[in-house]
Amino acid sequence: MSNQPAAPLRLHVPEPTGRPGQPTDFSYLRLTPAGEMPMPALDCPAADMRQQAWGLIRVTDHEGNANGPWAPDLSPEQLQRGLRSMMKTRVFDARMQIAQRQKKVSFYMQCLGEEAIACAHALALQPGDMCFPTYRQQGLLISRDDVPLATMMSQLMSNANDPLQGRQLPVMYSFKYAGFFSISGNLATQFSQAVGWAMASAIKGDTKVASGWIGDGSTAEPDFHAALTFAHVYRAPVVLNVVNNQYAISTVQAIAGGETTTFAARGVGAGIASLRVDGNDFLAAYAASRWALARARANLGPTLIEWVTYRAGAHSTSDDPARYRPADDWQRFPLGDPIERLKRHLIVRGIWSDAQHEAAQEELQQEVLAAQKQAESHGTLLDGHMPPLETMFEQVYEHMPPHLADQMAQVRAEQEAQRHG
Ligand SMILES: Cc1ncc(C[n+]2csc(CCOP(=O)(O)OP(=O)(O)O)c2C)c(N)n1
Ligand SMILES: [Mg+2]
Repeated sequence: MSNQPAAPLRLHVPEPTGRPGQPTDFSYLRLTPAGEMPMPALDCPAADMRQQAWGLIRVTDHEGNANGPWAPDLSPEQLQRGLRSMMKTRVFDARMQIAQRQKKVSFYMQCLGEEAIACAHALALQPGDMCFPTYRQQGLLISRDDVPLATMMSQLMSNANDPLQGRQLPVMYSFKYAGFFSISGNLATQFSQAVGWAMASAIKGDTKVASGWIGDGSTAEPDFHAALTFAHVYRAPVVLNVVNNQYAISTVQAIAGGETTTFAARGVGAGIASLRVDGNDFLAAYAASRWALARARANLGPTLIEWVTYRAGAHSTSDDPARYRPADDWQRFPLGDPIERLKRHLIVRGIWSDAQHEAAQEELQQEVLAAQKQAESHGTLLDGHMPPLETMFEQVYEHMPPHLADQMAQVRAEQEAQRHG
């Protein structure tokens, strides 16, 4: 042992590989060519899934061809429907972003660039399954036929047609009948709730499975790790989706722990089957969702899926990404735009054309606009429209407790005094 003084210790603080004006070096993404990743058997032990957790499951290549064992067997109708769902989600987001700038909505969050994940997952779910989503899975709702766009918009406007009567922040939808659990603003709780719901389904001897959602940044929360332990120990019938869109507001995914390992690898470490998937590849997203949901349904336990994607827009309408990342980042992101990629695939297969795409775009714009008119007929934030005061107190408990009744009476009296004074 030398008596030389040791070099001072220091911590490592991950740095972004791009800055405004300095292009991002995306070589940190661990990419695998389309078609190369094997598909494990449905009952594959988690310990044998290192390859799937460290590499990347991809199907669609740059030319638009589908490759390898994960290429799903979807009909032309299903593929066209998937493309339309993604396009509709993007049109919806763009309109609601404008509505926020017009002060009709107080707040909005887009999923620009991430549409394939929720839209493909929606196609793989079965009636009765329950999703525990975050604010960036509107594609799960927009893909369905039974959730009117005007109702979603009414929630954003907190107007008289809002099923939640203004009790939730805009974007925090809740559609029990559509398998869409009320969105919780407390991130990562989605995972513990999804695992709990899945365990309850198994305890009841039911056949329905759960699907929980969080972002890369949220995996740093304790709930993520607690949920993984419960899911593993009890083999809960759940799919645990981690959407790695490279950012948590202005913080790069490296800060949440993605610099020298993957988020999917966390699953393998916890004994959970894990897949790392190209989230901008609709075909891969559908195939991986189907695999994981089938595994849960066959009582083979949970799957963690890391979806590698890019948050192309701002975090929310309160954010300005030009302050912390290069303006052309999305254009340079190696996994491209999910809509363009599926469009190319359909054109290569001869089941879509540029003309059909343009016509669909126009049709969807009209559909979204008509829904917005309908929603606005019930009032917007701009009208000063608000649900009646009583809705703040009602339907919180089955029977209103005395302290809430007192508060309601007090607020009413204050309003009355203001009116007369
Ligand atoms: C428990 C908790 N901590 C902090 C926040 C504030 N917050 C809202 S969104 C966000 C970033 C989340 O990033 P990520 O999980 O990567 O999801 P993304 O927004 O990228 O989809 C934070 C920190 C919160 N809502 N809940
Ligand atoms: Mg994120």
